[in-house]
Amino acid sequence: MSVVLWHIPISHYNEKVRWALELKGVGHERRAPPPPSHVAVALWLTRGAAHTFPVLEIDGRAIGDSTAIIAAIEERFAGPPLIPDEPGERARALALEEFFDERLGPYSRQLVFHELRADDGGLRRFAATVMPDRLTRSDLAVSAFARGAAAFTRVRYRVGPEAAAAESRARIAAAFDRLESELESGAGDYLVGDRFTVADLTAAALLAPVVAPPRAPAEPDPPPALVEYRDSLRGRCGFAWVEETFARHRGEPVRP
Ligand SMILES: N[C@@H](CCC(=O)N[C@@H](CS)C(=O)NCC(=O)O)C(=O)O
Repeated sequence: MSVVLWHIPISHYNEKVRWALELKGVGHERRAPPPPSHVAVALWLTRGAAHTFPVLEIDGRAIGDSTAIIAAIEERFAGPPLIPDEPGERARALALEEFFDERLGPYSRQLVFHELRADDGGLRRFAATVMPDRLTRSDLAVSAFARGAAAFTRVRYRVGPEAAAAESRARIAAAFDRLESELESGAGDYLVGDRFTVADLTAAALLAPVVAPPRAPAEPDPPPALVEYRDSLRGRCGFAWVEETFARHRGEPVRP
């Protein structure tokens, strides 16, 4: 079976799917056209159905959206299962996946871009991590790419206004609150039942830009304000849980 993952190496939604594919040992090829060209590629692959990455090509279909992709690989590749069979646990795992996808993912991304944009040279460092290698030797190309990233993230992710960053900090705090209260009401290590599910995978992958555990996607040198923010969250149980979940379940990532 030919499986192709179209992805952005640095992105947390893409990390969610890479993690699932690697955990299940699904052999696949990876392609990574640089952002923002990926939007056109996603639209072309999915015939207009999705404009975001990741996109997975499998069985002759192109599937957009990390939740739909994980559902599709769960159907085709049995183990280890990510979505519980028991109906109550299944519903809880999928509801938590949805919560972290919608109420956390956009905000952890927004805040990182906010701090990169505010930091001198921050978006240039970001540009250098996502541009094709050969172009990073040209100062002009890096500047043009950084300006493109500033415009794209302002329009698509509301990066710029301090009010938007404040909202992101509040949403991230709320996501940690939910994570910690779900862990407290369960056995402690996992969000649903007594094993790793798509709920843990989603919470950990989408908090990775905030926590920066060792096996998370490589980030550009973080701005001091981001380091300070990270340090302010370090005492939270949820922060330690993300680090432990990566250490225990991520395995050595296949790069890029
Ligand atoms: N709900 C989507 C979100 C994916 C997403 O936002 N991907 C970003 C990269 S991190 C993207 O391609 N954004 C392009 C855009 O918003 O136009 C998923 O779970 O896959």
